[in-house]
Amino acid sequence: MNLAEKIHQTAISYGDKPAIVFEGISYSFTNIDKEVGRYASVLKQLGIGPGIRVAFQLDKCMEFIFLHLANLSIGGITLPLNSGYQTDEVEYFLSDSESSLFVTDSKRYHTHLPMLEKIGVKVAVINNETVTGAVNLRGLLEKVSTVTEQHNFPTGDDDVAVICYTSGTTGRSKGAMITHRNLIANMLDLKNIWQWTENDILLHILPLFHVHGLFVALHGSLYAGSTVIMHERFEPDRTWRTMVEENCTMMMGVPTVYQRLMNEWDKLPAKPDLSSMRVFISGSAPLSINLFARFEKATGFRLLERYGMTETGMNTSNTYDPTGRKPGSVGFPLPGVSLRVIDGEGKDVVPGEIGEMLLKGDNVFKGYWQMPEKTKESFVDGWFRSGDLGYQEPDDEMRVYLSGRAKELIISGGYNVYPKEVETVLETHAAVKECAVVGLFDEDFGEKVTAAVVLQDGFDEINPAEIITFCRSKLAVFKCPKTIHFIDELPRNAMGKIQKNQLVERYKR
Ligand code: MCA
Ligand code: AMP
Repeated sequence: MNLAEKIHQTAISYGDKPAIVFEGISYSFTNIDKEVGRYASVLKQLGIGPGIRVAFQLDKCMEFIFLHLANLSIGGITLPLNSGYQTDEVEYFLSDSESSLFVTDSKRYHTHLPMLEKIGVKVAVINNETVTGAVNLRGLLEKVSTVTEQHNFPTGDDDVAVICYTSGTTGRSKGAMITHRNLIANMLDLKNIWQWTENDILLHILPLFHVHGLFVALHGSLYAGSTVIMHERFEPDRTWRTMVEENCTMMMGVPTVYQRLMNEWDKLPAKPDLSSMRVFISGSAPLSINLFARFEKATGFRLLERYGMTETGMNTSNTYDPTGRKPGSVGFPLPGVSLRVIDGEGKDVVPGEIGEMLLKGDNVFKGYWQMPEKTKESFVDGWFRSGDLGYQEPDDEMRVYLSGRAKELIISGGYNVYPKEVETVLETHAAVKECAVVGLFDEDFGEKVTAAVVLQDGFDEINPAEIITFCRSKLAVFKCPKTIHFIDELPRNAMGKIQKNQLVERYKR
């Protein structure tokens, strides 16, 4: 089975029903299905077929959705890239994945041009502009307006559908190979446990280039035959208004989104009538007990928290029954997911004790793209090592709690930041002798990227803002330090290892 085939089948059942209303423009299931056929035809003309990687770096738009589903329908592999990635980051993803086609807009094309010429990838731009050196996608689409690609879905269940890059604690980013089986299994599980139906109207405010916005929210809705009300970007006031005006029933967000919705709530002169809503889902980062309580007190809704990873899709979820949602807990393994907790020696812990969580099921990815060693290290006896620490409560049906991370990772507003990647960039600045990057508590983003920097001799006058600007030219903004502290020397233990916990203690408010 192919994910796009599942969605094609839903399109046949729901025909003229609105599937996506993007910034006020409505696309029925049939419209989308036809567009997917046209885009598939164009992609085929451009040489795309089974196993070929196509990378997209686009703002949130309908073209992203058409391209992605079209690509899957002909067996291609989608590489969704964060719209904020800078040229150096994009270069690595395109080269490492050996992508045959890079689809972007003309502005990004010009920004990345020297790099794109260097690596020699074929580029297509989506806005209707003639750009030297790039294919005009819209021009090609116009020529296939009547003849559409017949869907043939040339894939097996275990063929790769999407490669999502996840940064590494050491070294290079790894491309997680996610198969059609992974996507479909997880989608079916979520449909069942969240009682998702064609009567739902989902408010979609997340980016499309990550698991949360693309797989969970978009694939899930299209498959259930529901309607998606899609906003190009998240704006708290508009989110509350749209929820009421469009009679939305579901919404998904990261904790930062709910935090901002609450801040907005306090300012609203008249509170919105949320009687059409049935569930607000939170994930991608820890939801604090305070925010859970604040949201319930204000709206009457108990946020439904679930836990996932790029490599596994969704693993656990709180119950659909609101009384079974416990603040601080990520709920129970999904029906198709098995979970174990192991100690440092690889033995299962006594229930209730903290250890590393291992995962197994049809949701678990196939491995890291062209990194057999890393893939091997990530599995023990067929179980995937999540790198997350947690425990199961024996007195509450083995309910799962996350309690920390074995991996060094900062989650800022739902985006993952690996300190090592930021440190590597910082160290290329002439003024930086050495540095350490940590995450500090932040009410808005959950964690805030913060750097401690030891300066090279002779750079005492440098302004931290200059170093931040330098980082922004090399890294997506969300990875860049929000604050830089200059320090005479980094705290180290007897082995010479940097004591990051001491830095956190020192700089926390
Ligand atoms: C924006 N900025 C950020 C972030 N977002 N800085 C740090 N962390 C961030 N997450 C920067 C902006 O570039 C801007 O920089 C400044 O902060 C203020 O931006 P603002 O306008 O307030 O932000 P925004 O554009 O409104 O975005 C906030 C957001 C967004 C809506 C919370 O970050 C977001 O959509 N996050 C969701 C990410 C997501 O979908 N994660 C799922 C990953 P300047 O100084 O230049 O103005 S999937 C996953 O994790 C797993 C599988 C799972 O379980 O789901
Ligand atoms: P990513 O690599 O973007 O897929 O991020 C996955 C990581 O996000 C997980 O390994 C967890 O550390 C974290 N995460 C996802 N959902 C939650 C949650 N509900 N609570 C705490 N952490 C979460």
